[in-house]
Formats: sequence, C-alpha cells, structure tokens
Amino acid sequence: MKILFASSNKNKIREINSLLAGRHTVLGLEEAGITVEIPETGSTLHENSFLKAKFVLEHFGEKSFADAVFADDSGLEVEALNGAPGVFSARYAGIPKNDVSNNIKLLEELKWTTNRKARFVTVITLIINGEVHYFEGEIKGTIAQEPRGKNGFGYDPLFIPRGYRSTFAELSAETKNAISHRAIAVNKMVKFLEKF
Ligand code: ITT
Repeated sequence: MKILFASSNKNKIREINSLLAGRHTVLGLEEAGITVEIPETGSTLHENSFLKAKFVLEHFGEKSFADAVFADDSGLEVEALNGAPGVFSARYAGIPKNDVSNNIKLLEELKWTTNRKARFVTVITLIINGEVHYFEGEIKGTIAQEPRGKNGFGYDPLFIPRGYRSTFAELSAETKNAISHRAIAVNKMVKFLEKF
C-alpha cells in the first residue's frame, strides 16, 4: 500500500521507512511536494496527531496519490516535570525548534531533583477510507545526566530506555527500532493494515 506520512521530520521518516520496509511504501511530505508548516494547535498528542493527518488529507488529498494518510505526534514526558515537555517537546526551548537547546533546557529543569523517570509516547493517526484510527506506543526509561551518543535525533542523547544502560543515541538504529515508542505504535498500525 502507498501511504502518505504527514511529517517533515526527516529522522521520523527514516525510522518509519525502515519499520515499514517491504510492506508499505511511505511518502514523506517533501517527497509528495508538500512544503507547508502544519499548525500544531492541539493540547494533546492525540489532537496534534489528528490535526496533521486531517490537514494533509483536506489540503492535499488528491495530490498525494496515496491509499491512506497517517501522522505521528510524539513527546517525552518527564515525571518530575509533571509530564513536560510532552506535547511541547519539539518547541520546548522556543521557536525555531532546536534539539540541542531542548536537551540543555531539560537538563537545567531537572537539576533540583533526583527523579529522572520519563517516558516517550507516540500517537499515530491513520485516516483510511474516511475513517480515523489511532495507534499508541510508549517506552519507559530515565533521563541521563548529560547527552550521550550520536545516533537518532531529538531527545535520544538523553533518554535511557528501561533495561538498558545506553541512551537511544548510543544504541543502533536497529535496536531503537526494535523497542521504541514509535515502533510499538507503527507495529500496531501494520497489524491493522493487514485487513486491507
Ligand atoms: P512532524 O510534526 O513534521 O512529524 P516534529 O519534529 O514537529 O515533526 P513532533 O511534533 O512529534 O514532531 O515533535 C516531537 C519532538 O519530540 C521532536 O521534534 C523531537 O525533538 C522529539 N522526538 C519525537 N520522537 C523522538 C524520538 O524517537 N527520539 C527523540 N526525540 C523524539
């Protein structure tokens, strides 16, 4: 199946492409010739995920030549920060969004506490045949004392998945894709798409 992925985040597109390889063809927004910044005005990951998929379908449905559209809204929720940065993960340190500044701000905010517990969450919205379906994925872990590793993107240098000593950025792309929040959500979507 040919599926349009309503994302302009190259790292997410790369991860999703390898998760769906051999099963579905994924087209990112740029590949589909769509260069707009989609407004993420929701207050939850579910809302923003839905907004992105709906926006692309409404504005570019015909252009995409795809059988379905999906979007991924993800966030890092830190227990000691009452779930922040959460839905604001991309713009945590302000606009324009910047991964390094976000990581610096997160470490600053955590200076006063020893509680480093966190979780990564992904909410996928799939719109197929006019119907909306949600798939969620979560991975628990802790926040490292300083950034470590060169792989991945975003908060990967700070996130240590439960059961590991390395951050996501120190693990290989294959290992991250075997256990991540995104992989869990994508695998649920893959299972669902078997019906079509
Ligand atoms: P699109 O909306 O175009 O898909 P985005 O970067 O704006 O891309 P989000 O709104 O989902 O994506 O923002 C989530 C932010 O959280 C993202 O910019 C990263 O900084 C971070 N993030 C998401 N998934 C991540 C992952 O697997 N590893 C590390 N950081 C991640």
